[in-house]
Amino acid sequence: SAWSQDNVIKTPYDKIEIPKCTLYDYVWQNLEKWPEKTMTVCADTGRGYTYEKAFYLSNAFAANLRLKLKIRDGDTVSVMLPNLPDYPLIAMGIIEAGGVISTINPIYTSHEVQRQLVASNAKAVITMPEILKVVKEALKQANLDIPIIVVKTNGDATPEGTYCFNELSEDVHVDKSCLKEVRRTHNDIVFLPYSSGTTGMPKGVELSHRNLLANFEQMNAAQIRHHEDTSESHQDAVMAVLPFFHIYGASVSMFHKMSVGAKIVSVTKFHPEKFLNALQKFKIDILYVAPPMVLLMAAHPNGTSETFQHLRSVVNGAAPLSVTDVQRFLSKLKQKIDFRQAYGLTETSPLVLMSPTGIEDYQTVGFPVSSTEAKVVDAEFKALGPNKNGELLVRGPQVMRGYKDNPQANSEVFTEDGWFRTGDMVVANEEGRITITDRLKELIKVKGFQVPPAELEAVLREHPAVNDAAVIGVPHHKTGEVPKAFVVLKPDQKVETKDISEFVKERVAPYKRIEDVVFVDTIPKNASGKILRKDLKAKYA
Ligand code: AYL
Repeated sequence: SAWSQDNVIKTPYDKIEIPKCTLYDYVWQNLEKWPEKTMTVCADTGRGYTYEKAFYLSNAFAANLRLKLKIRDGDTVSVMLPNLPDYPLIAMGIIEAGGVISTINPIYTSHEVQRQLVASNAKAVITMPEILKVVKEALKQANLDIPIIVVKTNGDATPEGTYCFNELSEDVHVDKSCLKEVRRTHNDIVFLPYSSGTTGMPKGVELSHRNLLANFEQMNAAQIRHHEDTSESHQDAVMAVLPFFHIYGASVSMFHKMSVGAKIVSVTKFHPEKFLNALQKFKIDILYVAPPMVLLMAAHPNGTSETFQHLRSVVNGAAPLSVTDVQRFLSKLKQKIDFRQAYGLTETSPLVLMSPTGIEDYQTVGFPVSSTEAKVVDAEFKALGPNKNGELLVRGPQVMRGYKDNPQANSEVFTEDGWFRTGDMVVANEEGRITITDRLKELIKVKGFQVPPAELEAVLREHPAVNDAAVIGVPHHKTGEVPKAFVVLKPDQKVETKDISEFVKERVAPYKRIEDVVFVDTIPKNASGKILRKDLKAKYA
């Protein structure tokens, strides 16, 4: 049975071995099998790299990171870029140099960027001329003086006071012997994305080489790819439309896909018609999506059986899926494809649950992946049996070491016996198949992206007329959820709700904006001052 005597749900997937090497060695281990295959190509411009070229460029870049930028083992290097075809080799260069990659959303405001640069203790930041202004403003606000590297996608001059990625990576004369000094082992941190977890502000998620490698082996065991990588006649083409700054894009469509020799078709700026055209043009056979893209494929008139003709496998993750959307999308196709659900979190590298292939029940998110245990618990952490609603706890080699410099958050998110709290409410059936029923944690998800209410509440409280504020998520047919704010004004303030939304708009990325602001007299709170979001939801959502 899938259930043990103490109500732990076991995996039905094959056992895995976790290689004891680094992410760097893992990704390049098969390089000689496919040096001339395309590693990345830009869906818009066709610009890209073969595996061999990417390897050599990232190698020179790594040496220069050490020699010119003085990056040392364990130093954080921030990357604030859209999905450029250069992104994967930039990431590999940072790893080879012994650095830790911390990814930043390229549409963040300086307000958001400076906080992450400071919290992650960044030693350098990589960006592009188009958003250099935001980075410079953030460094100024944070009073930080670290080198900036820019990636140029055209022939423009390198902006003054910055290093040029193209020069650093195309430097054929660089002395690579400095790379022999790098000492990184598979238990060291290599990736530091940001997540708010169950409560509060965004926190640095410390993922080790081992966490990520475990997850790649777990993906392989769950048959997330179908063709043999070594096949001469076929190379899997994956569309990297989900952003590389988020764990989904980084782990699943970037690092894992390089390790299996796939072609990564990168989408720099999302555009519905271009996206649909590119599916056909680049013969995309594996597609990773979040729910709004399933809706788009289902509803857009340009999404036809021709545009989708090459698809063999579509995986959905990041937010609750509408079964109607899936059925509408699938009914457009002539061929039978493998549509699967994946569930996970930034804190779990990300994959923890995956529906098996050939499944037609799109509501469930499936079973624990290899080497992963799950349990459903009540409010006292007592493990519940089948068909009972409770919080999902997981344990496995892909679970983060912890949040950076945050023992308080770590003690909240791990139980005493080392189980990780997902903050999601679930039900598991007798077979151990899990369905998400609700979100216990305060996190809001807009188009699958994290919108931490605590972050918006902090912005609201910065407004001179605001005394107190609370933010919750309310359902939205296109984006899943949108934030809604409750604001208590200071006495005798003459502001309107639109002044408040304007104030927020200037400080946060577009998907975090609050259109819906309500003035209230008080914010419901419990005795210890915690906002009673459930009460607000019951009353207003
Ligand atoms: P974060 N269905 C419903 N909700 C989901 C799902 C899903 N399939 N997947 C993730 N979530 C929600 O850190 C859930 O509330 O990572 C979870 O706690 O941005 C939260 O999103 C975590 O949000 C992959 C590739 C999973 C990607 C992902 C999504 C990672 C999102 C597995 O293989």
